[in-house]
Amino acid sequence: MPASTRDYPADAQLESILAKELGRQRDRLEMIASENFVSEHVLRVTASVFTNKYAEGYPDRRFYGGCEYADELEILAQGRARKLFGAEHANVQPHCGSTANMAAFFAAMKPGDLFLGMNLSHGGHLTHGASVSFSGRVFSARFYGVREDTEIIDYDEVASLAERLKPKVIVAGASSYPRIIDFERFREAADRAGAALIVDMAHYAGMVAAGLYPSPVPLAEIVTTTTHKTLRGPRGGMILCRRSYAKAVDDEIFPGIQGGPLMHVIAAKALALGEALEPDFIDYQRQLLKNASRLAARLIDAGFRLVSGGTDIHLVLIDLRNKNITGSQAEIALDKAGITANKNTIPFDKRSFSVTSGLRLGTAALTTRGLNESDMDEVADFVCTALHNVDDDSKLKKIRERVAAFLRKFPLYPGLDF
Ligand code: DSN
Repeated sequence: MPASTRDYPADAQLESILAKELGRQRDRLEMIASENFVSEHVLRVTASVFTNKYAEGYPDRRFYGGCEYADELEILAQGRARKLFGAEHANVQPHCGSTANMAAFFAAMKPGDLFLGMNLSHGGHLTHGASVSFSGRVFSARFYGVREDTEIIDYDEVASLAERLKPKVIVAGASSYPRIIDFERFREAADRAGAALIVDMAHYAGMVAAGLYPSPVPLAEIVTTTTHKTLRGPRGGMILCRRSYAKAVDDEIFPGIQGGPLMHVIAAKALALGEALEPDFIDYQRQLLKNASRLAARLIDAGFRLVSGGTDIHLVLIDLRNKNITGSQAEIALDKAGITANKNTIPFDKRSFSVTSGLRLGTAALTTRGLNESDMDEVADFVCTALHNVDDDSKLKKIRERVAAFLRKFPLYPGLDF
Protein backbone atom coordinates (compact mmCIF):
# COMPACT_ATOMS: atom_id res chain seq x y z
CA MET A 1 0.00 0.00 0.00
CA PRO A 2 1.43 3.41 -0.85
CA ALA A 3 2.19 5.28 2.35
CA SER A 4 3.03 8.58 0.74
CA THR A 5 0.51 10.95 -0.75
CA ARG A 6 2.98 11.46 -3.62
CA ASP A 7 2.65 7.96 -5.02
CA TYR A 8 -0.99 7.14 -4.52
CA PRO A 9 -2.55 5.68 -7.63
CA ALA A 10 -4.95 7.72 -9.73
CA ASP A 11 -8.57 6.61 -9.46
CA ALA A 12 -10.02 8.37 -12.45
CA GLN A 13 -13.55 7.12 -11.84
CA LEU A 14 -13.68 8.41 -8.28
CA GLU A 15 -11.84 11.65 -9.04
CA SER A 16 -14.32 12.39 -11.78
CA ILE A 17 -17.24 12.00 -9.34
CA LEU A 18 -15.53 14.25 -6.78
CA ALA A 19 -14.75 16.89 -9.40
CA LYS A 20 -18.34 16.83 -10.65
CA GLU A 21 -19.66 17.34 -7.11
CA LEU A 22 -17.29 20.27 -6.56
CA GLY A 23 -18.48 21.73 -9.87
CA ARG A 24 -22.11 21.28 -8.80
CA GLN A 25 -21.48 23.09 -5.52
CA ARG A 26 -19.63 25.90 -7.31
CA ASP A 27 -22.10 26.45 -10.16
CA ARG A 28 -25.47 26.17 -8.40
CA LEU A 29 -27.28 28.22 -5.84
CA GLU A 30 -27.28 26.11 -2.67
CA MET A 31 -30.55 26.86 -0.92
CA ILE A 32 -31.20 23.71 1.10
CA ALA A 33 -31.83 25.23 4.50
CA SER A 34 -29.93 22.52 6.35
CA GLU A 35 -26.74 22.76 4.28
CA ASN A 36 -23.73 25.02 4.44
CA PHE A 37 -20.11 25.24 3.24
CA VAL A 38 -17.39 24.57 5.81
CA SER A 39 -14.23 26.67 5.75
CA GLU A 40 -11.30 25.28 3.76
CA HIS A 41 -9.56 24.72 7.08
CA VAL A 42 -12.45 22.59 8.40
CA LEU A 43 -12.50 20.70 5.11
CA ARG A 44 -8.80 19.91 5.40
CA VAL A 45 -9.01 18.87 9.05
CA THR A 46 -11.94 16.53 8.28
CA ALA A 47 -9.45 14.56 6.20
CA SER A 48 -6.80 14.29 8.92
CA VAL A 49 -4.90 11.23 10.19
CA PHE A 50 -7.43 10.92 13.02
CA THR A 51 -9.53 8.93 10.52
CA ASN A 52 -7.15 6.07 11.33
CA LYS A 53 -7.77 6.02 15.07
CA TYR A 54 -10.11 3.88 17.13
CA ALA A 55 -11.02 5.59 20.40
CA GLU A 56 -14.06 3.79 21.79
CA GLY A 57 -14.91 5.24 25.18
CA TYR A 58 -14.21 8.73 26.47
CA PRO A 59 -11.05 10.68 27.41
CA ASP A 60 -9.06 8.72 30.03
CA ARG A 61 -11.58 5.83 29.70
CA ARG A 62 -10.74 4.28 26.31
CA PHE A 63 -10.87 0.68 25.17
CA TYR A 64 -7.81 1.06 22.90
CA GLY A 65 -4.21 2.08 23.37
CA GLY A 66 -2.61 5.08 21.72
CA CYS A 67 -5.46 7.44 22.56
CA GLU A 68 -3.48 10.19 24.28
CA TYR A 69 -3.91 12.67 21.41
CA ALA A 70 -7.48 11.56 20.75
CA ASP A 71 -8.12 12.40 24.41
CA GLU A 72 -6.53 15.82 24.04
CA LEU A 73 -8.60 16.45 20.92
CA GLU A 74 -11.93 15.37 22.40
CA ILE A 75 -11.34 17.41 25.58
CA LEU A 76 -10.64 20.46 23.37
CA ALA A 77 -13.85 19.95 21.38
CA GLN A 78 -15.95 19.39 24.52
CA GLY A 79 -14.53 22.51 26.17
CA ARG A 80 -15.24 24.68 23.13
CA ALA A 81 -18.80 23.32 22.89
CA ARG A 82 -19.44 24.06 26.57
CA LYS A 83 -17.98 27.55 26.26
CA LEU A 84 -19.84 28.45 23.07
CA PHE A 85 -23.24 27.44 24.43
CA GLY A 86 -22.71 27.89 28.19
CA ALA A 87 -23.47 24.20 28.76
CA GLU A 88 -22.61 22.10 31.81
CA HIS A 89 -21.72 19.03 29.72
CA ALA A 90 -21.03 18.30 26.05
CA ASN A 91 -20.83 15.04 24.13
CA VAL A 92 -19.22 15.61 20.73
CA GLN A 93 -19.34 11.99 19.54
CA PRO A 94 -22.76 11.64 17.83
CA HIS A 95 -22.28 10.72 14.19
CA CYS A 96 -25.39 12.70 13.24
CA GLY A 97 -28.47 14.45 14.61
CA SER A 98 -30.49 11.24 14.63
CA THR A 99 -28.08 9.38 16.91
CA ALA A 100 -27.88 12.47 19.11
CA ASN A 101 -31.67 12.42 19.43
CA MET A 102 -31.71 8.67 19.99
CA ALA A 103 -29.22 8.99 22.85
CA ALA A 104 -31.14 11.91 24.36
CA PHE A 105 -34.41 9.96 24.24
CA PHE A 106 -32.90 6.83 25.77
CA ALA A 107 -31.25 8.93 28.46
CA ALA A 108 -34.61 10.43 29.46
CA MET A 109 -37.09 7.62 28.67
CA LYS A 110 -37.61 3.88 28.61
CA PRO A 111 -39.04 2.03 25.59
CA GLY A 112 -42.81 2.48 25.51
CA ASP A 113 -42.75 5.81 27.38
CA LEU A 114 -44.88 8.60 25.99
CA PHE A 115 -43.47 11.85 24.65
CA LEU A 116 -44.71 14.93 22.80
CA GLY A 117 -43.07 16.07 19.58
CA MET A 118 -43.92 18.45 16.77
CA ASN A 119 -46.03 17.07 13.94
CA LEU A 120 -43.72 16.24 11.01
CA SER A 121 -45.98 17.89 8.48
CA HIS A 122 -46.10 21.07 10.57
CA GLY A 123 -42.31 21.38 10.55
CA GLY A 124 -41.14 18.69 12.99
CA HIS A 125 -38.43 16.14 12.31
CA LEU A 126 -38.59 12.42 11.55
CA THR A 127 -36.86 11.59 14.82
CA HIS A 128 -39.42 13.54 16.82
CA GLY A 129 -41.84 10.61 16.78
CA ALA A 130 -42.65 9.74 13.15
CA SER A 131 -43.88 6.16 12.86
CA VAL A 132 -41.18 5.27 10.31
CA SER A 133 -38.41 6.39 12.68
CA PHE A 134 -37.00 4.60 15.76
CA SER A 135 -38.56 7.44 17.76
CA GLY A 136 -42.10 6.46 16.84
CA ARG A 137 -41.45 2.73 16.97
CA VAL A 138 -39.66 2.46 20.32
CA PHE A 139 -41.52 5.20 22.15
CA SER A 140 -45.13 6.27 22.15
CA ALA A 141 -45.31 9.63 20.38
CA ARG A 142 -48.09 12.21 20.44
CA PHE A 143 -47.99 15.42 18.47
CA TYR A 144 -48.59 19.12 18.77
CA GLY A 145 -48.59 21.45 15.79
CA VAL A 146 -49.13 24.99 14.62
CA ARG A 147 -52.40 26.92 14.72
CA GLU A 148 -54.20 26.93 11.38
CA ASP A 149 -54.86 30.69 11.47
CA THR A 150 -51.38 31.94 12.43
CA GLU A 151 -49.16 28.97 11.54
CA ILE A 152 -47.37 29.64 14.84
CA ILE A 153 -46.84 26.76 17.30
CA ASP A 154 -50.00 26.24 19.32
CA TYR A 155 -48.50 26.66 22.79
CA ASP A 156 -51.90 26.22 24.42
CA GLU A 157 -52.17 22.82 22.74
CA VAL A 158 -48.68 21.93 24.00
CA ALA A 159 -49.72 22.87 27.54
CA SER A 160 -53.04 21.01 27.44
CA LEU A 161 -51.57 17.87 25.87
CA ALA A 162 -48.82 17.94 28.47
CA GLU A 163 -51.29 18.26 31.34
CA ARG A 164 -53.61 15.58 30.01
CA LEU A 165 -51.07 13.00 28.80
CA LYS A 166 -48.29 13.57 31.35
CA PRO A 167 -45.54 12.72 28.87
CA LYS A 168 -42.13 11.67 30.10
CA VAL A 169 -40.49 14.08 27.65
CA ILE A 170 -41.47 17.08 25.55
CA VAL A 171 -39.38 17.67 22.44
CA ALA A 172 -39.10 21.18 21.01
CA GLY A 173 -37.34 21.99 17.76
CA ALA A 174 -38.18 21.74 14.09
CA SER A 175 -36.80 21.40 10.57
CA SER A 176 -39.06 23.73 8.67
CA TYR A 177 -40.58 26.14 11.14
CA PRO A 178 -39.59 29.69 10.17
CA ARG A 179 -40.27 31.40 13.50
CA ILE A 180 -38.49 31.71 16.83
CA ILE A 181 -39.60 28.97 19.22
CA ASP A 182 -40.66 30.13 22.66
CA PHE A 183 -38.66 27.66 24.76
CA GLU A 184 -39.97 29.25 27.98
CA ARG A 185 -43.49 28.10 27.09
CA PHE A 186 -42.17 24.58 26.51
CA ARG A 187 -40.37 24.67 29.86
CA GLU A 188 -43.59 25.71 31.61
CA ALA A 189 -45.53 22.89 29.95
CA ALA A 190 -42.81 20.37 30.84
CA ASP A 191 -42.78 21.53 34.46
CA ARG A 192 -46.55 21.23 34.77
CA ALA A 193 -46.39 17.67 33.39
CA GLY A 194 -43.28 16.67 35.34
CA ALA A 195 -41.60 16.00 31.97
CA ALA A 196 -38.03 16.50 30.83
CA LEU A 197 -37.53 19.03 28.04
CA ILE A 198 -35.35 18.01 25.11
CA VAL A 199 -34.63 20.68 22.51
CA ASP A 200 -33.32 19.79 19.07
CA MET A 201 -31.73 23.07 17.98
CA ALA A 202 -30.07 21.68 14.83
CA HIS A 203 -31.39 24.41 12.56
CA TYR A 204 -30.77 27.26 15.01
CA ALA A 205 -27.45 26.30 16.59
CA GLY A 206 -25.40 28.92 14.73
CA MET A 207 -27.82 31.70 15.60
CA VAL A 208 -27.97 30.50 19.22
CA ALA A 209 -24.14 30.53 19.38
CA ALA A 210 -24.17 34.11 18.09
CA GLY A 211 -26.80 35.23 20.62
CA LEU A 212 -29.30 35.98 17.85
CA TYR A 213 -31.79 33.25 18.75
CA PRO A 214 -32.93 32.44 22.33
CA SER A 215 -30.75 29.75 23.83
CA PRO A 216 -32.54 26.60 24.96
CA VAL A 217 -29.47 25.50 26.94
CA PRO A 218 -30.41 27.08 30.31
CA LEU A 219 -33.98 25.77 30.00
CA ALA A 220 -33.74 22.21 28.73
CA GLU A 221 -32.43 19.10 30.42
CA ILE A 222 -30.88 18.02 27.09
CA VAL A 223 -30.16 19.94 23.88
CA THR A 224 -29.22 18.12 20.68
CA THR A 225 -27.88 19.54 17.47
CA THR A 226 -26.18 18.76 14.23
CA THR A 227 -22.92 20.56 13.61
CA HIS A 228 -23.23 21.19 9.88
CA LYS A 229 -26.22 23.50 9.45
CA THR A 230 -26.07 27.14 10.60
CA LEU A 231 -23.23 26.14 12.96
CA ARG A 232 -21.14 25.58 9.80
CA GLY A 233 -19.09 22.64 11.01
CA PRO A 234 -18.51 19.17 9.57
CA ARG A 235 -21.42 16.75 9.09
CA GLY A 236 -22.15 15.35 12.56
CA GLY A 237 -24.07 15.68 15.81
CA MET A 238 -23.56 16.92 19.36
CA ILE A 239 -25.38 16.82 22.70
CA LEU A 240 -25.35 19.44 25.45
CA CYS A 241 -26.94 18.64 28.77
CA ARG A 242 -27.16 19.31 32.44
CA ARG A 243 -24.54 17.66 34.59
CA SER A 244 -27.23 15.40 36.08
CA TYR A 245 -27.81 13.87 32.61
CA ALA A 246 -24.14 13.65 31.59
CA LYS A 247 -23.55 10.01 32.50
CA ALA A 248 -26.82 8.81 30.99
CA VAL A 249 -26.20 10.69 27.73
CA ASP A 250 -22.58 9.52 27.47
CA ASP A 251 -23.53 5.89 28.19
CA GLU A 252 -26.27 5.99 25.54
CA ILE A 253 -23.93 7.29 22.84
CA PHE A 254 -21.25 4.76 23.78
CA PRO A 255 -21.70 1.87 24.33
CA GLY A 256 -25.47 2.23 23.91
CA ILE A 257 -25.72 3.28 20.27
CA GLN A 258 -22.38 3.96 18.63
CA GLY A 259 -19.01 2.26 18.51
CA GLY A 260 -15.83 4.14 17.71
CA PRO A 261 -16.23 7.90 17.48
CA LEU A 262 -15.15 9.53 14.21
CA MET A 263 -12.11 11.30 15.62
CA HIS A 264 -11.33 13.07 12.33
CA VAL A 265 -14.82 14.58 12.42
CA ILE A 266 -14.37 15.50 16.09
CA ALA A 267 -11.18 17.34 15.06
CA ALA A 268 -13.20 19.27 12.49
CA LYS A 269 -15.94 19.91 15.07
CA ALA A 270 -13.30 21.36 17.45
CA LEU A 271 -12.07 23.65 14.69
CA ALA A 272 -15.57 24.76 13.65
CA LEU A 273 -16.51 25.44 17.29
CA GLY A 274 -13.35 27.54 17.55
CA GLU A 275 -14.43 29.45 14.43
CA ALA A 276 -17.87 29.99 15.97
CA LEU A 277 -16.23 31.54 19.04
CA GLU A 278 -14.66 34.27 16.85
CA PRO A 279 -16.45 37.65 16.58
CA ASP A 280 -16.85 37.40 12.78
CA PHE A 281 -19.13 34.39 13.28
CA ILE A 282 -21.70 36.79 14.74
CA ASP A 283 -21.38 38.98 11.61
CA TYR A 284 -22.02 35.87 9.50
CA GLN A 285 -25.16 35.00 11.47
CA ARG A 286 -26.43 38.59 11.26
CA GLN A 287 -25.94 38.56 7.49
CA LEU A 288 -27.66 35.19 7.14
CA LEU A 289 -30.70 36.63 8.91
CA LYS A 290 -30.70 39.80 6.78
CA ASN A 291 -30.47 37.65 3.66
CA ALA A 292 -33.40 35.47 4.70
CA SER A 293 -35.52 38.47 5.53
CA ARG A 294 -34.72 40.12 2.15
CA LEU A 295 -35.46 36.87 0.31
CA ALA A 296 -38.80 36.64 2.14
CA ALA A 297 -39.69 40.22 1.19
CA ARG A 298 -38.88 39.68 -2.49
CA LEU A 299 -40.86 36.43 -2.64
CA ILE A 300 -43.87 38.17 -1.09
CA ASP A 301 -43.49 41.04 -3.63
CA ALA A 302 -43.66 38.40 -6.38
CA GLY A 303 -46.96 37.05 -5.06
CA PHE A 304 -45.76 34.03 -3.10
CA ARG A 305 -47.42 33.20 0.21
CA LEU A 306 -44.97 32.35 2.98
CA VAL A 307 -46.04 30.06 5.80
CA SER A 308 -46.57 32.23 8.91
CA GLY A 309 -46.21 35.31 6.70
CA GLY A 310 -42.41 35.51 6.78
CA THR A 311 -39.38 34.41 8.74
CA ASP A 312 -37.35 35.12 11.89
CA ILE A 313 -34.56 32.75 10.94
CA HIS A 314 -32.43 31.45 8.05
CA LEU A 315 -35.26 29.80 6.11
CA VAL A 316 -38.55 30.48 4.42
CA LEU A 317 -41.32 28.03 3.65
CA ILE A 318 -43.33 28.87 0.52
CA ASP A 319 -46.93 27.75 0.17
CA LEU A 320 -47.17 27.07 -3.59
CA ARG A 321 -50.90 26.42 -3.77
CA ASN A 322 -51.82 29.85 -5.17
CA LYS A 323 -49.33 29.24 -8.00
CA ASN A 324 -50.90 25.88 -8.85
CA ILE A 325 -47.65 23.96 -8.64
CA THR A 326 -46.56 21.25 -6.24
CA GLY A 327 -43.42 21.12 -4.13
CA SER A 328 -41.96 18.37 -6.26
CA GLN A 329 -42.59 20.30 -9.51
CA ALA A 330 -40.89 23.31 -7.92
CA GLU A 331 -37.90 21.29 -6.75
CA ILE A 332 -37.40 19.76 -10.21
CA ALA A 333 -37.77 23.10 -11.99
CA LEU A 334 -35.31 24.80 -9.64
CA ASP A 335 -32.86 21.99 -10.18
CA LYS A 336 -33.05 22.57 -13.93
CA ALA A 337 -32.44 26.26 -13.24
CA GLY A 338 -29.30 25.54 -11.19
CA ILE A 339 -30.95 26.14 -7.82
CA THR A 340 -30.83 23.37 -5.22
CA ALA A 341 -33.71 23.30 -2.72
CA ASN A 342 -36.21 20.84 -1.32
CA LYS A 343 -39.92 20.29 -1.50
CA ASN A 344 -41.55 20.40 1.92
CA THR A 345 -44.97 19.84 3.40
CA ILE A 346 -46.73 22.92 4.70
CA PRO A 347 -48.99 22.78 7.78
CA PHE A 348 -52.29 21.00 7.01
CA ASP A 349 -50.93 19.94 3.62
CA LYS A 350 -53.32 17.71 1.70
CA ARG A 351 -50.55 16.39 -0.53
CA SER A 352 -48.23 13.50 0.36
CA PHE A 353 -44.65 13.86 1.62
CA SER A 354 -43.35 12.89 -1.82
CA VAL A 355 -45.38 15.60 -3.61
CA THR A 356 -46.10 18.35 -1.03
CA SER A 357 -47.45 21.87 -1.49
CA GLY A 358 -44.40 23.68 -0.21
CA LEU A 359 -40.82 24.60 -0.89
CA ARG A 360 -38.18 25.32 1.76
CA LEU A 361 -35.37 27.77 0.97
CA GLY A 362 -32.46 28.72 3.22
CA THR A 363 -29.70 31.31 3.19
CA ALA A 364 -26.96 29.71 5.34
CA ALA A 365 -24.82 28.39 2.48
CA LEU A 366 -25.24 31.40 0.18
CA THR A 367 -24.27 33.74 3.01
CA THR A 368 -21.10 31.74 3.61
CA ARG A 369 -20.33 32.20 -0.07
CA GLY A 370 -20.41 35.95 0.48
CA LEU A 371 -23.85 36.94 -0.83
CA ASN A 372 -25.45 39.92 0.90
CA GLU A 373 -28.98 41.32 0.86
CA SER A 374 -28.67 43.07 -2.49
CA ASP A 375 -27.47 39.79 -4.02
CA MET A 376 -30.60 38.20 -2.59
CA ASP A 377 -32.66 40.38 -4.91
CA GLU A 378 -31.03 38.62 -7.84
CA VAL A 379 -31.39 35.22 -6.17
CA ALA A 380 -35.09 35.88 -5.59
CA ASP A 381 -35.45 36.85 -9.23
CA PHE A 382 -33.86 33.54 -10.35
CA VAL A 383 -36.15 31.59 -8.00
CA CYS A 384 -39.35 33.44 -8.92
CA THR A 385 -38.68 33.28 -12.67
CA ALA A 386 -38.04 29.54 -12.42
CA LEU A 387 -41.17 28.95 -10.33
CA HIS A 388 -43.25 30.91 -12.82
CA ASN A 389 -41.90 28.80 -15.71
CA VAL A 390 -41.75 25.28 -14.33
CA ASP A 391 -42.69 23.70 -17.68
CA ASP A 392 -40.42 25.80 -19.88
CA ASP A 393 -37.13 23.92 -20.14
CA SER A 394 -35.48 26.49 -22.37
CA LYS A 395 -36.21 29.34 -19.90
CA LEU A 396 -34.96 27.16 -17.02
CA LYS A 397 -31.76 26.41 -18.95
CA LYS A 398 -31.18 30.14 -19.49
CA ILE A 399 -31.61 30.79 -15.76
CA ARG A 400 -29.10 28.04 -15.07
CA GLU A 401 -26.53 29.79 -17.28
CA ARG A 402 -27.21 33.13 -15.56
CA VAL A 403 -26.89 31.48 -12.13
CA ALA A 404 -23.50 29.97 -13.01
CA ALA A 405 -22.25 33.32 -14.35
CA PHE A 406 -23.56 35.15 -11.25
CA LEU A 407 -21.86 32.70 -8.90
CA ARG A 408 -18.44 33.26 -10.48
CA LYS A 409 -18.34 36.47 -8.39
CA PHE A 410 -18.40 34.27 -5.27
CA PRO A 411 -15.55 31.75 -5.59
CA LEU A 412 -15.94 28.52 -3.63
CA TYR A 413 -12.80 26.63 -2.53
CA PRO A 414 -10.72 28.32 -5.26
CA GLY A 415 -7.61 26.22 -4.55
CA LEU A 416 -9.31 22.83 -4.81
CA ASP A 417 -9.50 20.42 -7.76
CA PHE A 418 -11.92 18.08 -5.98
N1 DSN B 1 -32.49 16.72 7.03
C1 DSN B 1 -32.49 17.88 7.88
C2 DSN B 1 -33.19 19.03 7.26
O1 DSN B 1 -33.12 19.14 6.06
O2 DSN B 1 -33.78 19.84 7.95
C3 DSN B 1 -32.98 17.58 9.21
O3 DSN B 1 -32.27 16.50 9.70
